Amino acid sequence: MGTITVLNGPNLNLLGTREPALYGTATLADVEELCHRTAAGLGHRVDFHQTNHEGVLVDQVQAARGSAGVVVNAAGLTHTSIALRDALATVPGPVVEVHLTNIHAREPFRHTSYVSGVADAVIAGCGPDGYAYAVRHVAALCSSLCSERQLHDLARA
Ligand code: CA2
Repeated sequence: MGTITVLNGPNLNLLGTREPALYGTATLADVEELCHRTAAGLGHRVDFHQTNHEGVLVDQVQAARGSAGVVVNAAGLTHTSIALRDALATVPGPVVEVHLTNIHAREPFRHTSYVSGVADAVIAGCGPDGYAYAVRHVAALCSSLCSERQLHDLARA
């Protein structure tokens, strides 16, 4: 039981209102609801945020260091932000990168992610369902980390 932080970067507040052919018709509120539902079914809570500002996203990552794990769609900052990568590298729990679209099948400048190298997993091209998969994966990694720690503690007892 813990809190999974889900972070969203610039322009994702527009989800469902523009470019439906690319990003679909689900709104960010729909995505948030999906994350809450998925986490609740696994005994976790979700803390969900969106910002258009790089520094705010870095602050949100730092604030998430005490949470069970982080799901992050850094949007355009994925391809540009070393500051965000440095912040994510300090998160002790699992980090899962998610993208609605398959960034590798889009323009070449989207093929590079500064986030992937510090993420435990990357999910791209599954639309909003990708967030549910990411929340599930963070929860799974948390429970295997917990079991490992329990075994480690038992072995030392
Ligand atoms: O596929 C993704 O989830 C992205 O992270 C979305 C970013 C894009 O820069 C990344 O390369 C891939 C764009 C987010 C902007 O979202 C909008 C949603 C609706 C209308 C306009 C923008």
